[in-house]
Formats: sequence, C-alpha cells, structure tokens
Amino acid sequence: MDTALSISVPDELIVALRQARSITVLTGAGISAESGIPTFRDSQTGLWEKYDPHELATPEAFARNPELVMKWYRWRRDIIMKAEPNPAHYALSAIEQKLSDFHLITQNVDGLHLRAGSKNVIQLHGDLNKLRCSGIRAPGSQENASQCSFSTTEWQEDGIPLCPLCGSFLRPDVVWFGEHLSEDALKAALAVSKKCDAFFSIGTSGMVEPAATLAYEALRSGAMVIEINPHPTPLSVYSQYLFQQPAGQVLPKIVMDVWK
Ligand code: BV8
Repeated sequence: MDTALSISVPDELIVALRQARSITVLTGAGISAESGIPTFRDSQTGLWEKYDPHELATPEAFARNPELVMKWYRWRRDIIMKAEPNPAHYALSAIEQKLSDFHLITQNVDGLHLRAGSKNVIQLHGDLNKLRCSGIRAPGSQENASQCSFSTTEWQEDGIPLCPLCGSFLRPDVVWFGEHLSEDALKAALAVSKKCDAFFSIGTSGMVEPAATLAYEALRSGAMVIEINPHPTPLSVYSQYLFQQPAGQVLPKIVMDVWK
C-alpha cells in the first residue's frame, strides 16, 4: 500500500489550511533525510564517526585546523551533490506556487529546497554550495589580509582554496556555532513567523538557537503549529497537529488533501 495514503489529514486541519491567509514553514535536517543526507544528530559515518559536528562547525575549529574542517565539508558536499530533492521538498515548492503568502525558512545548508523549485527561501544557516573569504591568513598571503567580499561556488578538488583577492583561506558560506546569523535573514524569519496563521515545523529537533524560537514566536502570535517529525521534540506538546511520520510521506498527502 502507498504509505502516504495511510496518513490521514484531519478535516478541521484541511479547512484551516484552506482558510489560512499566511503560512510559514521552518525545515531542519530531517526534511533531507529521505534524500540520503545524514541529519546533524545521526551518528556521523566512517572517518567522521569520532567527530561531533558541533566541534567541527565552529570558527575555532577552522582557525585551528582548516584542512580538517574543509575535508569534513567536502565530504558533506559530495553527499549533497549526489542527493536529489525528495517528495517533501517538492511538496513545499508546490504549496508556494498555490499560495500568495507562503514563506519557507530553512536551517539546512544543502540547497535542496532551491533545487526542488522553491523560490522564496530564507536560508538561515547559509549555503554549503558556496565558499567565501574567511579573512584568515594563509601562509605567504598579504600581511594586511582581512576578510573581503569574495565568494564563489567553485570548490577545488582538495586542500584549502585561497581567496584570489587577498590570499586568505576560503571557507564554507555557512553560519557556524558561535557566529551571528545574518540580521536580515533572522529579521525576515521572525516577521513571517509572527504574522502567519499556520506554522509548520518540519524535520527539526528544535535544539539550535535562534532558529528554535521561531515556532514559539508563531505560537505567541496565535498561529496554529503543525509539527512533522517521526520523533517527539520539545515543540510537540505545543503543536496543535502532530504527524509522527516521515515528511516525504506526510507533505504530499497534505498537498493532495488540502490544495489539489
Ligand atoms: C548565535 C550550519 C548569536 C553549519 C548550523 C542562545 C543564544 C545565542 C547562542 C546560543 C543560545 N543557545 C545556544 C547557543 C549557541 C548555538 C546553539 O544553538 N547551540 C545548540 C547546539 C545548543 N547557536 C549558535 O551558535 C547560533 N548563533 O546564536 O549567534 C551569538 C553568537 C555568539 C555568542 C552569543 C550569541 C548559530 C547556530 C547555527 C549553527 N549552524 N548549520 C553546518 O551545517 O555545518 S546548525 C545545524 O544544526 C544545521 O543547520 C541543522 O539543520 C541544525 C539544526 O539541527 P536540525 O536541523 O534540527 O537537525 P537535527 O539533526 O537536530 O534533527 C533532525 C530532526 O529530523 C530530528 O528531530 C529527526 O527526528 C527528524 N527527522 C529525521 N528523519 C525525518 C525527520 N523529520 C521528518 N521527516 C523525516 N524523514
């Protein structure tokens, strides 16, 4: 049996979503799990088993051992390059085309929402497909090297790419732990979380700040919260609707029942 058909969308939710003026969605690593991309909290595999992502995704780790950090990101980027968007990504892209006031915020850096056709995506934590100047001097770079505005999507095969403008190391264009998010992105994410009638939290454990506060901002503003996650999270008790099945099965069913 098609597992998506075994998911039932309550009638009152169907009516509420059809009547919603504004819908906001926050996604986390779980929405890409069915594309074969390990989530942050999945145990890392192979070489990376002994590393905690929180240890590697920091400016200190990069300053201390840029080779290791770039190796890790190259490993993750290889997985992303081989991955394809899954039905959950496509379902969100379909909803965006049907609604005039729909906003997608993602914590993911894999770019799969864009590849699935979503246009208006707030990438809170950056984009792993891009590199930017780190401002960290490479041996022999100009003395007064400081972070410049260079960025590229060209990753060289190995080693640490250097900024062609100032000679500093290039780094992944993502937000590391301990780094501030882009003010504009966070402001936009907060605004659309506060103004929506319905807020979907999809595939996120809700452990990372400030992204985790967005659902509570929506709740405080009176929005209905719908969580899609096979496992319970701190948000589950506050969610009006819980779908504890994979997003790749739940979202296409919601699109079919609500917007077909
Ligand atoms: C910051 C990019 C200000 C890099 C990432 C309070 C105030 C200020 C800071 C903090 C604070 N509290 C804590 C902090 C520090 C820190 C933080 O939150 N730490 C955590 C660990 C406690 N926050 C920061 O540092 C942020 N910066 O606040 O700046 C500041 C600065 C300095 C000093 C003071 C203040 C920056 C955070 C951004 C970090 N960068 N990514 C990279 O990717 O390499 S975060 C990283 O974790 C990923 O983006 C990932 O998406 C994100 C969150 O994890 P999830 O997406 O939720 O993924 P996870 O694996 O946890 O869960 C997956 C879920 O999916 C599970 O629940 C699973 O059940 C579910 N699932 C599985 N399969 C499916 C599924 N769901 C649906 N369908 C399925 N098939």
